[in-house]
Amino acid sequence: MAKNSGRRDFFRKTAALAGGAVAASAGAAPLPVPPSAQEPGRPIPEAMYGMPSKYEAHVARRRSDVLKNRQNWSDWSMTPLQHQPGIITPNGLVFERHHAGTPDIDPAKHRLAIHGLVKQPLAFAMDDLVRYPSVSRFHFHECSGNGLTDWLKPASSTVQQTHGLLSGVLWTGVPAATLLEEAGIDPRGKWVLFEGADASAHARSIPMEKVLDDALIVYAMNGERLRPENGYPVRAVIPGWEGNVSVKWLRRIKVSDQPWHLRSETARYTDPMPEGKWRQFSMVMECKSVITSPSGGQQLKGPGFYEITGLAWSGAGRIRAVDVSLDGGRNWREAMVEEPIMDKCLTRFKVGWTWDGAPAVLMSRAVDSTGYVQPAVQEIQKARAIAGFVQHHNGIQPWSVNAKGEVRNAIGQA
Ligand SMILES: Nc1nc2c(c(=O)[nH]1)N[C@H]1C(S)=C(S)[C@@H](COP(=O)(O)O)O[C@H]1N2
Ligand SMILES: [Mo]
Repeated sequence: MAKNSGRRDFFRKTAALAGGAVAASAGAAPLPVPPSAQEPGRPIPEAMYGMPSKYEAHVARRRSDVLKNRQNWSDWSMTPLQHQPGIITPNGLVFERHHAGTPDIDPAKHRLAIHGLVKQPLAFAMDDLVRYPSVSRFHFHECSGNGLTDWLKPASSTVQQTHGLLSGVLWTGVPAATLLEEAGIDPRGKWVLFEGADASAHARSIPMEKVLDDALIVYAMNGERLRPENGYPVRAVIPGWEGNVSVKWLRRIKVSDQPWHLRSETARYTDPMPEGKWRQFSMVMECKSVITSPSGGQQLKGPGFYEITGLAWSGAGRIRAVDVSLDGGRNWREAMVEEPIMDKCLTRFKVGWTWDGAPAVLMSRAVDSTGYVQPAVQEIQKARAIAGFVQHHNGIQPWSVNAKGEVRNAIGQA
């Protein structure tokens, strides 16, 4: 008896050290033998691709609640960030964005051409590509449309809807520089075109400097070949830049002395400026962060200990620090930033919080290795016109917690 109550005291003290009472029922031991321990489980089939537990079926990509698109070809689905621990997004949950649906491409028939200002035009089959020396790199992957429905007032209720055009992936492929050097770059070559093999004929112009620095020609993600929706059998990955430039279903790389001014560089993916002008080629995704838990739509069980956790990332480098506010930005404290902290990669931050039951407004603000500080929407507004569905939203995201423990999107209200 004395021993047992001693154990309970120990657990109570440990919980207190963590910052308050956590929910765990005392005195439950010994547990009854559960049905799962009374008969053998499922045997291993000859071959099978494993799936998540049936109890996790709510963890799924979802289309936008706000932008409803009946034909569903140019569309997007979002990553359930509120359910993602760590910094890697499982392949079945990596967000999707495509302009003309997912094509069905036979890797045995697919070819990738390199031409334009090169000494020797080349065409690669998939078998050729995988023979080149490969690299694997962790990077965040974000659509510049992430957050465009939620600038000035809440339109979306969950972090999946506000920030889910974001994933963390270990990409494997060949540096674009290796293939371009194989073709031989003409010294006049300053811009590189990447074009997809889908019905949207999606293409983008990337400066040669960036292509030679870290662009990848990717055939695998998170330890397996690309999923069809993410560019199978081969795509470009332009680390730290808006997702749109990472052309999927890649069929053509062309070198030129100037950019092409394509549809996605003029009619779309540009930023309106206050004087009525539009900014082109703003492709770096600037430093950003978001609290993924507690986040919109979640319900706190009552006063006590909670771990506030979220993700931070920057297209300009590494995450240096993340500050968290519990009172709508009046006071800030530094969060713990969890290893590994990698270049142009999702970084996990955490801070312990004992909720006293009073209303609170939770916010995070990231700083990157260049010293750039994630701005509030009001600060972005000073430099750019943000009326309507505007791209490149890296503003601070507030979540309000009311006395009932309900967590809500508080953008524009804090
Ligand atoms: N060929 C092709 N590449 C494409 C697109 C497309 O529609 N077709 N969409 C772009 C956009 S807008 C984004 S955000 C990313 C999304 O990549 P994902 O679907 O793998 O997340 O792919 C980009 N590459
Ligand atoms: Mo995008």
